[in-house]
Amino acid sequence: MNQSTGTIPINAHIQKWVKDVAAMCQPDEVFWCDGSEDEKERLTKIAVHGGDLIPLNQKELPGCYLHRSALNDVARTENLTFVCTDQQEEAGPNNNWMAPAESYEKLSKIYAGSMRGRTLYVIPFLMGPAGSRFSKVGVQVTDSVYVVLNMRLMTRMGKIALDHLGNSDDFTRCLHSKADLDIERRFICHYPQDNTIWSVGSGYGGNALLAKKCLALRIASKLGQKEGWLAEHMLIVGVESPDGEITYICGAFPSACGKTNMAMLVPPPSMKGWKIHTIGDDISWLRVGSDGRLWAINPEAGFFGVAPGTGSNTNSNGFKMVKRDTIFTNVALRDDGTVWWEGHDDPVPDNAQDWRGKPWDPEGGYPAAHPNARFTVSIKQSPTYSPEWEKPEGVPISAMLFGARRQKLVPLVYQSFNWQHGTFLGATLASETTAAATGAVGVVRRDPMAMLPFCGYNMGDYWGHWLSMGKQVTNPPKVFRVNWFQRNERGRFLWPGFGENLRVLRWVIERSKGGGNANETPIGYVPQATSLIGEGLDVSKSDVDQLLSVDRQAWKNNLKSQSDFFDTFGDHLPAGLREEHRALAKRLNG
Ligand code: OXD
Ligand code: MN
Repeated sequence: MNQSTGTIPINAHIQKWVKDVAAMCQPDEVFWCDGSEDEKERLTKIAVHGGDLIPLNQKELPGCYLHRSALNDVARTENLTFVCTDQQEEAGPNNNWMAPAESYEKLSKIYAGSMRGRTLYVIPFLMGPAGSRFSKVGVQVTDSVYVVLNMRLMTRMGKIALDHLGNSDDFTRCLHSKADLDIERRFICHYPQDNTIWSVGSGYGGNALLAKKCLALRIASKLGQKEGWLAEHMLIVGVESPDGEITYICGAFPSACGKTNMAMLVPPPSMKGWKIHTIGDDISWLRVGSDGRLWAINPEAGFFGVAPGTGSNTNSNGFKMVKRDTIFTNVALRDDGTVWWEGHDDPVPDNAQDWRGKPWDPEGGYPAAHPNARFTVSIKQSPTYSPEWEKPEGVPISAMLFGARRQKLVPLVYQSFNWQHGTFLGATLASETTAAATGAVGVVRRDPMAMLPFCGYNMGDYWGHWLSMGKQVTNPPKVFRVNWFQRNERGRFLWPGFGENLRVLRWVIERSKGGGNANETPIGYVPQATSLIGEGLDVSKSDVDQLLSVDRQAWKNNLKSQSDFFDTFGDHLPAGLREEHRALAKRLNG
């Protein structure tokens, strides 16, 4: 029998499941987490002692630690991520698929005895506010103390989750083992029909913090289809105008495209009286309210943000937020025990260790921090934290943004004609890839709703679900497409981005209230330049014109790639999207 530490929950379903998992993985000890402060201290000591965390300069960065991952384990591995349903068609062309029996058998062999000499931690966690109809419970088992400490920041962990669950069996079973971190034996498998996730061979956030992408998006998207709600890769932000009115906006952007920055945007000095309220930076769960509007919660409790590029001039709130009680992963370490990354306020350090722990050569032509280096921090540390995050009913959403990274073609912002057209804008989203996933960076790929790596079922059916949600929401949010990343011929960004994006949000808010100037174009409503230009904006009129221009021929050339992509979904493509594609072609050719 394994030795046990901590308080064993009375929920018999959890006890039984943990017993079965322990019999397979063979840990030396089972540690039941309660989420308390004492426990945090104890686990931190264990992590430091075992080399999982390096204490940082506690005077400069109190409560902060550095984690260095294995060299081959620095990003999500989409090619090793599977949705395991009875029929491949249920998973769709957007997912890798394995038959459940085959994958359970394959992974069982890797898990067998994988925790010998290790502790198995049991982490009950709650996604969403306690007592909310939105919220879901998960229980993660892991052999990584780094994962436990991250889950503690990213979720409401311990007693609160057990209290919410009571004696119910309705929780996601999340099994994780680092095993031997061998990429050949790495799998992240989802079993929506069993409400189960099995992940093995990786300690990286998106692969190992199973509450995040695995539960809150892949499993939750399927639950949402069944139960009539949406799980989306969207930030949630409240924008307060000078008259004190707060408008809530959701925004879907692919990984590492600035969601964290936007969620805590700093208004430019020229926009006095505007304020930002942060509800979430990565995931939204949305349900229809009794008022016919869509209401959203952020199921998470922390940020797992990209460190490089975070500095006072890009995200001063984010930069301030990570000065205490933060876990850094794969950033550089300076010899005074503080951290550094590309885009940090401080100058390039002479003496630093790079993310691998090797002396860094600033002239060596390689970065000190890994491009996907991260910080993990509680949402409450954001200077713009909004207590509305705790509201069981969520916040009402007036506008939704679909954004991506495109050097050309896509204007700074445009508005859809209606919900169905908005769904089409989301479904045709394409973006240049980033370092958040392994594979080539900077290649344009279709990433519908920024959910390509995260939709836990056939994306054609998911679009159908979006359209059916549109029928239930009598007062739907207005839907917009945005692109902060257009460049000119010489490769210079045309739009300053960051705080200046608030000018775009101001127009979005005006439009969502039925006002604001716009020109109707074949792709949607585009703002007039006067809506953006004004005091303090350092962008020439000709650049603004280019940012807002619609290149009809280029859009015509794009039609075929859209329909080729749609064709890959066969009969699962909802008629409404085919209709929108035809209507776009007609408007472009008209
Ligand atoms: C993330 C991601 O970590 O999208 O949020 O990769
Ligand atoms: Mn994300």
